[in-house]
Amino acid sequence: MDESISSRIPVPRMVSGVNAEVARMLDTIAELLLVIGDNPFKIRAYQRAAETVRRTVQPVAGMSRGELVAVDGIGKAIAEAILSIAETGTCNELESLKEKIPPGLPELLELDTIGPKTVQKLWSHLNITSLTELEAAARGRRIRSLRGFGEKKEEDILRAITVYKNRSGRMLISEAEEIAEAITTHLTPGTFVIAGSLRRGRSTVGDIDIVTTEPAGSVNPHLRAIANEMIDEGTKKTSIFYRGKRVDIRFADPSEFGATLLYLTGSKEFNIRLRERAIASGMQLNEYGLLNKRTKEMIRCATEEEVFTLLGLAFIPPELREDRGEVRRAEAGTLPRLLEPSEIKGDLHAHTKGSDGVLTVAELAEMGDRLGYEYILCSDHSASLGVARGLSPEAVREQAHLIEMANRDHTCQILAGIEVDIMTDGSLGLPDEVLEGLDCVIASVHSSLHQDADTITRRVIRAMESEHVDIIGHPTGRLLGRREPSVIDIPRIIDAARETGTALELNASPHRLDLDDIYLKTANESGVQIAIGTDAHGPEDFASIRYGVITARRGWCRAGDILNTKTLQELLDFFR
Ligand code: DGT
Ligand code: CA
Ligand code: CA
Ligand code: ZN
Repeated sequence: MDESISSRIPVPRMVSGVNAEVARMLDTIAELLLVIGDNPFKIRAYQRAAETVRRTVQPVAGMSRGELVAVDGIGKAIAEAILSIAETGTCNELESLKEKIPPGLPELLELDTIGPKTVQKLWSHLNITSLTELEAAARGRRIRSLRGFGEKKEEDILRAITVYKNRSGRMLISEAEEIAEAITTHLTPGTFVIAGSLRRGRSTVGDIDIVTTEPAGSVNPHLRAIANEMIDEGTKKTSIFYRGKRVDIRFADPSEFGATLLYLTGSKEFNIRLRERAIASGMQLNEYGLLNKRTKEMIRCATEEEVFTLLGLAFIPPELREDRGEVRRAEAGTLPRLLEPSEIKGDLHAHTKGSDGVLTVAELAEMGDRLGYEYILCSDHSASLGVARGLSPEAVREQAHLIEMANRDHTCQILAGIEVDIMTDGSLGLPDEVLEGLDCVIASVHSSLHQDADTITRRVIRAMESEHVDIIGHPTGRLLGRREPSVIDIPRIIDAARETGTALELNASPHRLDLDDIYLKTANESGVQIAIGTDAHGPEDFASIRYGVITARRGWCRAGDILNTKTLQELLDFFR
């Protein structure tokens, strides 16, 4: 998990991707012109120019006035606008539109199912100028009165608002990565590190924090160009809303980069503990470095390592910075050696066409070869479940045959498994004779998640007591942002797992990340083995293994705590 900045000296920006930025701005201008009901020809000209810029290979920001006008689809006025955008990050047309349009109105364009024409009508006929007003109007059934709108449109609007608001809550780690990626394409490679909860690998992320050594003056125009809204623009720090999410960008001098990164990575509780530790050794820690309180000497720190060394601590990986005893352990030099991505030898939860996945068994093996895996556990649903298509006892036998054939042609071996339902009474969804013949059985709760704590806990413990069950899948059943975890008593489950030799799953889907870091720490301290599975239903899901690794690291897991670090033979021995 290495992400230290490779170069501390800002190099000239590469202008790739900037055409997309300019195009987006021209599109915005076209949309806002539509909102005020401007001349259709002018609107069309901006739309065409946006299309042209998007398809142009050469960066338009580097072109002269003459070169721009020579491009088919770019007229004189728009050439001026592009020159201005390239230079200042905005243009007269956009600025004057911003003056004419209420500040809360452009946000409505972010809603699904709402285009500029709708926004224009809502504004002119109902005097709606913000999201709050739109919601009130829809709830007050005032929108259906508009010509051409009706009840259905009103419902669509309410639904779109709900979706948009959920989007504005905490992000999934996968969403946060996407946004961070989109923002950092506008920064020079090697000059920035993502900080905050995303760097610590939290399962959900409130806002995105980035530290860069690039000067504010060269970054801010780019941010202005892509932001939905500038919250705050400065030379030390700029904050924007981007696709409805907040992004904080901190500018740091290279000589102080390490101290600033440390501060902005947090957590807040960890920072407080570290400051205490500094004070105890006669120093004061801040965002720039360490101040020796006696000599009044300020030691700027370019790297995080320098700060830790000066404080007499071993380097603490970001995932551990939660004030859960890591500072004490760093002082004693007894931090755990955390699981590394390269130590993962396979994926322990995948679905195929046999249930609700899209790959065939052979394609699963193909995937495993491509990923350099030793094994993938094929774990389709059992048929007992009414919800998803699942395997009947006969289908399990047929699949065993497919697996045998795939294994002959591939290096990666497919383990014959199943994700069997734990029924409401703790019995299993398939008969023992079927489970007996499999390499590995995952047992999961997929129904009646609302049982009381004692009932659901005993239900899962009963499943663990079956000699065929090897792994308990997604133990709490949570769906991040959508479904609360069940009230299952995880400490009791951990005890039972130890007693029965059952592994607990760390489901690596960014929607689940279940068990979470807190429980993982307790589990591995009790000597319970953890199985990381992506629960892949399609080819793109296998990449989620990295969320599993980072969550395991947050749970203080070492390679030895994780089943996926075992060789194929060791794994089969464990399941037996
Ligand atoms: P989030 O965004 O809610 O997922 O969580 P964080 O940890 O990214 O929190 P955020 O974005 O509010 O702040 C980023 C980092 O800045 C945080 O991890 C530590 C530091 N920080 C923020 N506020 C404070 C504070 O009041 N005191 C200290 N010591 N550090 C703070
Ligand atoms: Ca944050
Ligand atoms: Ca922040
Ligand atoms: Zn499942």
